[in-house]
Amino acid sequence: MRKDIFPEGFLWGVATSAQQVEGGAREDGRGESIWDRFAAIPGKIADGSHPGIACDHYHLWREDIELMRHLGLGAYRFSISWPRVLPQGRGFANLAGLDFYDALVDGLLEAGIRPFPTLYHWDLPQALQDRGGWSDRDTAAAFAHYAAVVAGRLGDRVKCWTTHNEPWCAATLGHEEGHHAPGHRDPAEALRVAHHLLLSHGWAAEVIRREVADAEVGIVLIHSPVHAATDCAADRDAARWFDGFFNRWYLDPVFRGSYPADAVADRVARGHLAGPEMPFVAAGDLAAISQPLDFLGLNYYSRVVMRADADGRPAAVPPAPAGELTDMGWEVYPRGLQESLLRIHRDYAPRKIYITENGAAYDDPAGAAGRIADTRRIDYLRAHLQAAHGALAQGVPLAGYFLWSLLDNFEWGYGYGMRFGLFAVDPQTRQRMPKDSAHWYRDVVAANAVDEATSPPSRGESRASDA
Ligand code: IFM
Repeated sequence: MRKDIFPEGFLWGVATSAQQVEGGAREDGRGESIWDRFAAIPGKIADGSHPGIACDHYHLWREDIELMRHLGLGAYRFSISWPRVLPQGRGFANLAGLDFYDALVDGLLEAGIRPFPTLYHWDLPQALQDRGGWSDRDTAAAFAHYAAVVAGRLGDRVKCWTTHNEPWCAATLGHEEGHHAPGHRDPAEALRVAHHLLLSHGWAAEVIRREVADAEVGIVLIHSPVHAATDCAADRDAARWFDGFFNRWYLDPVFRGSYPADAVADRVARGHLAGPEMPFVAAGDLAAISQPLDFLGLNYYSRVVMRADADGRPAAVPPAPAGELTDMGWEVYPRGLQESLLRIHRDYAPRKIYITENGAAYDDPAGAAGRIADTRRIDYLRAHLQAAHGALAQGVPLAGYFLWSLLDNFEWGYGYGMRFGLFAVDPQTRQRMPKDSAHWYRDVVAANAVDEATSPPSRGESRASDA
């Protein structure tokens, strides 16, 4: 039987984010976030739900640490709620909010689990949104202040810091497509927002390094390989366009100190920028954004296939047949993880890479005796871990893997209908119930290895070595 053994010291973890699991939205002085406000607007969340209580991690965190200890994890990637720490986004710090993270960090360390916080996972304080949010450059300065407050309090114990999670989603889904808070549909604003997010990353990285001895600082980017539907020039250009829009718009400034010229030209051609100069980019910004990082966090879920439509415009090709999709409608494409890792290593050479998110939404109801047999999730995870191992074998400096997610949680505009967790959460009692994948992941972590499937993988879950 094939067994892929990971290097000694490989870091195994799970990931969550504050807005998706914490709840406690009105407790102990927490301020309102843009997602609290957005979710309260009828029609914005598919199942009409709200993240006000979510998984109640705010109260049940000790129990959640026990779950992680049971899984044998080495690290927990969570995010810090900016409005819990600074209810108005700047100014006075809410000590009760800081106490919560302080206790969480101590609890993790006592359990032998490394805290791996992200400062921003999309929950901007509404007070800052009221003053322009991320389209206002001042929000980047407020973020640096917030970073200083948090790093000052936790930096004696927390050494691995991530500034942002998936700035593409915050900028594009939130300000260009309107599916995420604050729900704007303004491409020009989205570009300004993207720049301010990146700028705030650079400024916060400097602050963390100043506040925390031996800090390791990184940013988390989502990445999908982009394939052309056919080899014709128009389809290949559509793929180039999406790669610039989705991947390189963030990778290039962070690792090369410049925006990708072809993608800038695309934005000018569409009228989203008046010209290539980008007035919101000030002297020194790109140097701050591109300061050397200790690691890159890569979030991988699927690939994108592009073609040119009848008018020559780039269009996404609907993914493969239903049997090969997760509940999110995303194609199961494990070899894309290996491709992403190899591409990032080749083109951008980060010192170290963590897979900071990878996982799948499947709704598997509890069966007899409460067992949740989520075989498709296990197949998905196994195939992706084999792909990650394939990249390691080709020299990618991959240091760890964080599974998304510990718990079924608030999946943004979808509400609670999309279930990514290793543990189901009872909507009434918030009781955690392990799925088969939790037992399976525990075995992977204990063995530091992933085995061949004992049954054939589900359709479409081709092994990375087939690539
Ligand atoms: O739930 C999200 C997470 O907040 C960010 N990355 C993708 C996940 C699944 O959609």
